[in-house]
Amino acid sequence: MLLACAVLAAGVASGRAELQTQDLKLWYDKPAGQWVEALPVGNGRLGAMVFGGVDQERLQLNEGTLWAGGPYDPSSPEALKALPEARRLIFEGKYGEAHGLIGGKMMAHPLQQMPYEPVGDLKLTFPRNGDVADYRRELDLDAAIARVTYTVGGVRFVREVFSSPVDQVIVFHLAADKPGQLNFTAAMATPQKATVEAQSPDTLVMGGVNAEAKGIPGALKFQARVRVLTQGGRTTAGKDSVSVSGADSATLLIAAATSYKNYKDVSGDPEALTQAYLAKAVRKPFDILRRDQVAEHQRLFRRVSLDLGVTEQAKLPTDQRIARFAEGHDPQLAALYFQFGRYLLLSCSRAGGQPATLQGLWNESMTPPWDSKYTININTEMNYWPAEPANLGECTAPLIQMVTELVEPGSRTARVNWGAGGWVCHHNTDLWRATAPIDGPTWGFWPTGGAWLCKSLWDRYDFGGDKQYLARVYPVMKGAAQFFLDTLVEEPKHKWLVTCPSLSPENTHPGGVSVCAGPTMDSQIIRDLFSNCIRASEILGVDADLRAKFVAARARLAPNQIGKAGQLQEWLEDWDMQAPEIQHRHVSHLYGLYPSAQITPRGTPELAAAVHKSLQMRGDDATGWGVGWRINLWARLLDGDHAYKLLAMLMTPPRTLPNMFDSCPPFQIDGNFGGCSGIAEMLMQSHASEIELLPALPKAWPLGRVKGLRARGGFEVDIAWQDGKVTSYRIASADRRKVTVRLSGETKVIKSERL
Ligand code: FUC
Repeated sequence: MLLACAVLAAGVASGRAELQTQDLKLWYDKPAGQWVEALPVGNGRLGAMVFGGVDQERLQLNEGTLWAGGPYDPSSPEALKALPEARRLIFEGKYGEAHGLIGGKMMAHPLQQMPYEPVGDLKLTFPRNGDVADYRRELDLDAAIARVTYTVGGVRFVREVFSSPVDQVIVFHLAADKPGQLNFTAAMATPQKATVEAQSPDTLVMGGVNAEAKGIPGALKFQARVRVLTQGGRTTAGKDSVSVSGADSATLLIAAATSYKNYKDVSGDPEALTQAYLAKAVRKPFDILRRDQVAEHQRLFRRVSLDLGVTEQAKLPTDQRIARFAEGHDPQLAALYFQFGRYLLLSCSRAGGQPATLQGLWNESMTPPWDSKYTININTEMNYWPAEPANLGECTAPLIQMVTELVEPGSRTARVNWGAGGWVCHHNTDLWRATAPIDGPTWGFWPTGGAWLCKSLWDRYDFGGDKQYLARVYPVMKGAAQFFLDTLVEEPKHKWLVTCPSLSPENTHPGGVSVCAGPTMDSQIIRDLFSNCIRASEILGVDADLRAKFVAARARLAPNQIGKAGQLQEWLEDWDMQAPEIQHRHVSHLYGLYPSAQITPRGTPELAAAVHKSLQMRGDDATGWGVGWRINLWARLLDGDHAYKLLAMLMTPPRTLPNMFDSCPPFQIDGNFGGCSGIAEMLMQSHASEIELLPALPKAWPLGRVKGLRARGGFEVDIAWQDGKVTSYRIASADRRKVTVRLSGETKVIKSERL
């Protein structure tokens, strides 16, 4: 470590951004044996997992709109009749009976939502003419290219794969360093109902329909179309394959599309779409396709650099570094993990596509864990935590689009299930924007999911300050808030306004079930929603009367309460010590500290101390995302070493897989994003009307440099440090605004530099 620091110190002085750029690679010395070793590429819509086999290459393909089912209405008309009785039972403490009634009468039909599904595989089979030498497989985060290189029989082979956001195709280039040495057969396979045919000697087409699920018939058509372009050699068609022999190099262009136009309209023409994408892409030579893709990726990716030092372990393949991360001494891997999170967000969430699912864009199964959909009681929100601080705010576009689309079905659910105005979404949604409560009362009867998503809408404004954007999303936020004006009820003891029925996500209380009235998290989320609507209506100069209602209702919400053990109460009652799963993975009631800023160590020290106690009671051990959330919480409590301890848990098996994907278990991408935002929170925080530099720097990172983090108010922040102390910093904004900076316990007001 000392040596590494010396190297870094020299580097910081001479500005080594370039060296770090070259270092931003995941690499391996053998092909992927299993899916969680393969490397992801994606353009927000088209994704591939690249396996890198020498004898057979497998590209497992996804398209963001290929889900099961079709447009459907999961409302339950009998739910509303049961609502008064469910509320009465809960307020009388008859939780088991309430649970039974809700389960019997108030859940969605069907009880589950639709899964996200794969397109299938493109497989290339190569003849083998000798032993393999110098094999290397890598994911170049800076170029967004997966690369495989090896030598067989004295010939050096290079494959490159990327998914272009510019040309909307996956580009797969193969080259050999001697002429006429490239031979392979390309074929496709899929678990979907589909057929594959070679339409001509250079074109493979796979077309089919999506699956039925939970009684909802498949309504989508899809097509994947591959064009094989060669330099030299011959291309011939088999029945369902294309073979290339004696080529110098080859470029495969892969297009895929479905008939999905939006959540109500499936009348698209995937054949016309794939033909159009290919017709455009074939006009560009490979190096131009590559240049355009790299330029578009780097425009966003290169905004942020993080240098925590060069470490000895960089010589090891990435899976070996992951296996050893908890031993310490590899801060560079933490920087790589941070940038991998940014890479993943850029690759799975771009304007025009769907939001990041539980697996981002990458899923090989027809029945993935939790359907690889949008679980909005933590997971989807966590996916977007790094978007603003890690300077990729544009990546929130698909999420904002989805939340906007939830208004219509969510208004129906509000009306039919709750007899209320506004809109509601419970703990999950899917491609079809289903909003009713699913799975069962233990998980699904939670009306605050849509309200939490509205925080992401507000954050986009909070970081960027774009009033036109705010005017566009304010009606969405207002509708979510209206639902609570209509459904909050007075609890009998203190006359506070609370949600009922609801639950503290997935946690059972001492009544033996989870359904209850007024869980702390709900009050916190609704407090944020009302506050953000109040501020938005003031900024936009609209809705004075409605604003007064939000102000009045906010004042009557149940407050954060400190329980007998000194903890922040998870529920209205002081139940925490008796709860059957005191170390539950969810830390829902701590939402007030992070991602919200209702609780801060300096602003509300007693409540922050109660959060600290609750975190200790919960313990560190949790699922991947559970650990990811805890990192952000400890960073907000300004305890960098504890945050780092959790980061080490997150970045080590079993929570990190060989390809650096997070594991819940199994693979679930939220932990990657929670870890990424956690690192940003350790280095810079901006939620308390000031920019705090290195608020939670761990001892493990004595020396480093970060550039381009984004702070609320449209600021960009660069920091360099040594021996744990800031040596220089730069804060910039478009209009050189004044800003309060906190550094080593002191604050000062400075004029920011020009962006
Ligand atoms: C919530 C979590 C689970 C899992 C699922 C997708 O239900 O409690 O751990 O992450 O979402």
